[in-house]
Amino acid sequence: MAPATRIHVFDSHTGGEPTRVVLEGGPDLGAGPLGERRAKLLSGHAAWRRTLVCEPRASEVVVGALVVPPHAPGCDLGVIFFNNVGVLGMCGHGIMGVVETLRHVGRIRPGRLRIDTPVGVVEAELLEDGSVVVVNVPARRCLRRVPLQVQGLGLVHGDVAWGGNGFFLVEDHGLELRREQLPALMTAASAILREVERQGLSRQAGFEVDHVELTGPAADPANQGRNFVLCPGLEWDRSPCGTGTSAKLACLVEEGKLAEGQVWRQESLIGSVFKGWMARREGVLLPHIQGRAHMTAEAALILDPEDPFTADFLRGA
Ligand code: PYC
Repeated sequence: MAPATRIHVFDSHTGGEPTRVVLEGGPDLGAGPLGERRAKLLSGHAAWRRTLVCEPRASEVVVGALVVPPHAPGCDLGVIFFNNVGVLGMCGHGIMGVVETLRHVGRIRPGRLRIDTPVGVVEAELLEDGSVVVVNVPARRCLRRVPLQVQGLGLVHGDVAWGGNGFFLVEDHGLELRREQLPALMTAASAILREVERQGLSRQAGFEVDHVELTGPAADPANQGRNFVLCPGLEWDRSPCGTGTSAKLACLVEEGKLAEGQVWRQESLIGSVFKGWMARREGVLLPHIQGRAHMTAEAALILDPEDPFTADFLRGA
């Protein structure tokens, strides 16, 4: 009998959104720029990705984080994020999960890390209270108030913005951002995503617009806004979404509704909060997102060669 393969994983959640970190033993992606290695992870390792983040060893909402040696100068590590259907550019809640994992295994103490990602270098600072401030790649709004006729919703308008992933942000969706409304929110956001694709907004933006962010008023008066984010694999983000909050900050700044350094507290559908603000680094305005991850498990995934549903993985599809 051939021996089973084992993959060691570290699980955490950030404001309810899970991250599964692989520190060692991922596929060999070579040593090039992270964008090239992400393309290899996308094209050559679909079964490995699904094995890590889908049933029966996880659930489709899990975001995977493969830690790799960095390519960009001056970085401490590199990370490539992936989900149930593909790969991500950046992931704010995921960076917090990676930092908490590194703290958990004793590799880091409070302080700053420079992290190479497929969309650029980000910084993460682990604070003494266990929270993490992510200094993201530059965020920007590309298209403003794009009208879309959406099945079941009618006419809505959305901004196309980049926050490390591409977002279509809609405020006039007419829905309440409450947990009890989840089925209606899923239906609406999925219909918007289909229309975004049909209208070719990714082509116009110059990046993949594959996340929909429904925005609205906060439930808690201590916060400034609430969101519901639908990810490309049709899973919703339990956290306020770090890259989505970055995209929102860029829109607010462009509208003149948020000043540099002013804090925006963003709630998720489950009420978890990220603190966000825009501040300059070497003259460049960058989104800063603060939140906290908590470890949930440390485990070895077992890939039995006689398991008919592990066979794909063992062939390295
Ligand atoms: O926190 O940036 C984020 C994120 C992206 C997808 C899920 N979470």
